[in-house]
Amino acid sequence: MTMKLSTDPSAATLLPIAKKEGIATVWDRHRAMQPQCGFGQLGVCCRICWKGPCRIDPFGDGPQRGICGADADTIVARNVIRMIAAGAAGHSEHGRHVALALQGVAEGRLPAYQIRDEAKLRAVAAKLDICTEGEDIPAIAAAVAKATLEDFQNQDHDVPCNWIEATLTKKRLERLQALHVLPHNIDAVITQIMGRTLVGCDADPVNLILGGIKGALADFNGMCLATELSDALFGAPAPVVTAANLGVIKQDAVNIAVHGHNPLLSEVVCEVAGQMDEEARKAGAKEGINIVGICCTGNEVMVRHGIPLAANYLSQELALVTGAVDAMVVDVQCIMPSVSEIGACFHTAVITTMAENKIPGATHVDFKEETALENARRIVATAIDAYKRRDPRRVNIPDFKQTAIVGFGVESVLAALATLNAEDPLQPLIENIANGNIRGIALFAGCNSTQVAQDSSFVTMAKKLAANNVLMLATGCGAGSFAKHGLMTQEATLEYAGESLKAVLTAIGTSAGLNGPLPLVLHMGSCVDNSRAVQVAVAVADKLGVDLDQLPLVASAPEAMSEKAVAIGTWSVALGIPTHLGTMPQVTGSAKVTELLTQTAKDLLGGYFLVELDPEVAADKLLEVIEERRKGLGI
Ligand code: NFS
Ligand code: SF4
Repeated sequence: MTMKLSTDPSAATLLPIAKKEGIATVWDRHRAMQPQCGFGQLGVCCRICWKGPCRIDPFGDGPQRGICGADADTIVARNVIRMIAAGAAGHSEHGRHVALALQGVAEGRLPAYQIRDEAKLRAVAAKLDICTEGEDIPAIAAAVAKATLEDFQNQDHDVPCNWIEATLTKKRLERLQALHVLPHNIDAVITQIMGRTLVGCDADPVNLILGGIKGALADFNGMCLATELSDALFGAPAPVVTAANLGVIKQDAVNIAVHGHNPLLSEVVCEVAGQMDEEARKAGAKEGINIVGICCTGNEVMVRHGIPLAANYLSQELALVTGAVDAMVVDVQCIMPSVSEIGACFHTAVITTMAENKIPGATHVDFKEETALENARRIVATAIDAYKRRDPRRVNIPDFKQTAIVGFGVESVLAALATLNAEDPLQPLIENIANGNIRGIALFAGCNSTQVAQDSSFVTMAKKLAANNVLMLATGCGAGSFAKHGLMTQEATLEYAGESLKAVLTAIGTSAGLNGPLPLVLHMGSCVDNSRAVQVAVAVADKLGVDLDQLPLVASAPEAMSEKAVAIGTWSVALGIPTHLGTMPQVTGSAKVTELLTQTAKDLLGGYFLVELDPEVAADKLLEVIEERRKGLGI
């Protein structure tokens, strides 16, 4: 097979080294897995009871029903909504964790944490309709935590979750209410999906998919609260210049890679590393401790503190192959189980930290918010120890890194716009969309997948949309791709943006004090921070008096793979956003489910899935969608 595996230049340097060392990577395992199971690809394989597994013959010759009588539509719908439930569970657990930490801070129980952004906490309280007059910060934090935790506890089906209610346009809420898909309780909705998909339960594909949409909206709710409460605890992002790709790993430093998703751990590791720098120098590391990020934990600390990003999902193993990562500290999600084995080929300490996420062969440090400082000290000390065992002859740090200007949360975007119009910061954005200088907005999100040459679809699509004057936002591993490929720079704006987009980005960037344009793609943070993009869109829609499905706004996950991406994509559709997928969703074994998601959804919700594996064609299709939306608005 000659397919290109990755367009990341670091991969070209390190894959031959991995091969020489006999280290298998994700791409080797992908090749070994070929050909992949066609039934699974179509979504028609069912394993939800022990009479099975059953599979439906897509050619119509073999069985058309499972042993219990379920047909392809039922099986496909059940499978995909279980994926949504899993994605929603991941994000919502993350959110619950942060909410409980906020509660702990309010009660003075967690010395490792503070409310670093009081203004954000107040803004969140106001958004949730919590009266803060005369209240001190701990009291406000307690009230916000309580209102948030209600979203996991409310038993009244007719009362929607607090966060979703505070976040969407009125019209959108009404539309979702009419379809009975507004979640009332995140945990309950996830449980309902598991319950209704048991053997011998819901068999109606439409009903199942509506249940899945409700689950996806519970996912959205969980993401909103995770982002906003993390900002209150750790600070809302502000523009910062940093760097991305494996070249951010330093030869003469103790390198600690923070990997996973939840900022509760990585924030404390960053803080403690600063205090233990001297110990690292004493151990011989001339440059002290160097923290680098991987995946969404990397994005969290990147947009808040300018910590450089070493890798997105597919190159996490290559970070270890550099031989210079002394510790990889992981929490939850998107951590390949292979990292412990590869770490063991080197001197690298792979450290797991969460009770529900252990990897055989890794060292486990039981991280608790109550003992966070102590836990982090142990982690950093383990890294320094490992550094002493590093073999300098096996160090290969690729000389690739790109500058990245990151940190564009809602607050920092509005602040930049406010330098043009302090009274009405959204006005310059709306004006430029209306006059066509900006044709539309695209949100790039989601993962890397071995089904696509790493980063290639992101980069190809972004260059084309930029040339056509589309403003681009990015999160997750998509943002990682752009950062690594130099598209989060001012130079990229000058090189790739169409004339009118370039002029707008330059006007905003210059007046915001960046001495030049905004970067070509705005890094909004981790995957849970997709909620930031929705907030901007809701603000624009509210100001125009329209709903989200009327805006020239599209989303794209060109390299999606995780169940979390399935959940995000589905809520994006439910919010009215045309959503592109560049990998094949495992639903095509049911014509009915495919039609529901790609066509019927448009009538019901305004948003729909658009599947296109060719990134050039996908960009063209999104441009068409944007123009269609503009026409609808009469602009
Ligand atoms: Ni999102 Fe982030 Fe990356 Fe995909 Fe995984 S790290 S939460 S799921 S792979 S973008
Ligand atoms: Fe087969 Fe039905 Fe059991 Fe699924 S639930 S494995 S289709 S018998």
